[in-house]
Amino acid sequence: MPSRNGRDTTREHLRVLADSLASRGVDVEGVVARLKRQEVETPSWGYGNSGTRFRVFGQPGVPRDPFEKFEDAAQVHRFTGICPSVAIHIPWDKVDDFGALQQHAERLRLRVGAVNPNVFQEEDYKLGSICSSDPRVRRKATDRILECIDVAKATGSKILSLWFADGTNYPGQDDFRDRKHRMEEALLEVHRALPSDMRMMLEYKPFEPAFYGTDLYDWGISLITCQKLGPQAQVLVDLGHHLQGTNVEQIVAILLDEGRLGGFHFNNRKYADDDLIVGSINPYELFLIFCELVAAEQSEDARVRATANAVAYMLDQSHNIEAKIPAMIRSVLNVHTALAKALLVERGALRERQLTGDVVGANSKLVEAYETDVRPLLARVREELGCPDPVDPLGAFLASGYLAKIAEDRKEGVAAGWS
Ligand code: PSV
Ligand code: MN
Repeated sequence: MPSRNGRDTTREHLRVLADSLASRGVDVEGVVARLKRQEVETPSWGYGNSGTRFRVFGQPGVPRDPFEKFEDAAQVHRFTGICPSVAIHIPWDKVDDFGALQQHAERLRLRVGAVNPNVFQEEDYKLGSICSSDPRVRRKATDRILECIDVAKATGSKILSLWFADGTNYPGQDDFRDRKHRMEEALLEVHRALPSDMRMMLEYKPFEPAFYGTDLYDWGISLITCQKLGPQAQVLVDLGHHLQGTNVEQIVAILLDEGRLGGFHFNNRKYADDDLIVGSINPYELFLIFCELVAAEQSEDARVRATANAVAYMLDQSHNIEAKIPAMIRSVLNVHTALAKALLVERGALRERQLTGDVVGANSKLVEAYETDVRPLLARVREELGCPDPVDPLGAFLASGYLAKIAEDRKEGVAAGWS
């Protein structure tokens, strides 16, 4: 528990902040309610060992199976209050009885989130999966994806999340248009197999592991593919999957406007797909992305509002040298902070300044919100969500003894992960 004084000081700060926000016309209770509604899904693979292509550095206490991954995820939910679901990856998280995994999740007050098929880690996929020139390989990859729809049905998941390592490494290696047609054919079969209450999300990435031409290389090709597939297909934006300088918030705005923004894989990058803690390198970009989302939630266009309200917020980070659960907690706190700041933008004043060509004035409205210290607001939110220490969730987790306990309890056996 935080000291009484710590909480009292935060309450005092909150009173001052609430007064100042109210004087700016901000609906403080509405902001708190929105922050309480936010959910951030954590990825099962973020709890296992991972690394670069040079080395996987193992950590003590790493889960040995999907059940233990959910136990770690439950800690993140307990201390942050907003992470009730966990994405799974098949076959990494394959279990004999998915019903048992779902029940385990429920006992931990969690649920199974997006199901991610792995069609990139077998010898057969050397030249691609659903874009391979070999029909046998395409069939195998498509069947793996269809199997994931069954996993989703068995676990109550409503999202199939797709990322393909398909592409070519050299000019002339394969035909671009043939590969595009193979992708469309396979994904149409997948789309047809979706239950009506399930969505499929299509991720893009310009580089790695195909260094010449990736089949789904940017948001444009993901978008036109989704438009061809049907209404249950949407684009997934992974923040690590852009070239230097890309204006990600603009992509977000356009996909929202087209009704095709399905969700996010949050992480942060400096150079490539670095999988760093979200908000650790460029928190301002994260804030600007949330500004677009909040604007869409408040849009006059009902379709844009519906799209924004259904966005799936997921983390996709593999922690290589940082402690996994603390890194996840820090990431979630950073997401919540970015949203809180975005909710404080004075939209009316911003609009007015945009329409009168007041460039600096409009920009100032964003800067003022970004510079607001939202910690007291988030502490109130976490208090209302019942978190053990609303003021310092990460400190409280570190003091809880959980890391020492799993290091001891999980000494035997093989840690989950890449090696
Ligand atoms: C590989 O780049 C990747 O990080 C993609 O972003 C996927 O979403 C993730 O792995 C899980 O397959
Ligand atoms: Mn991703």
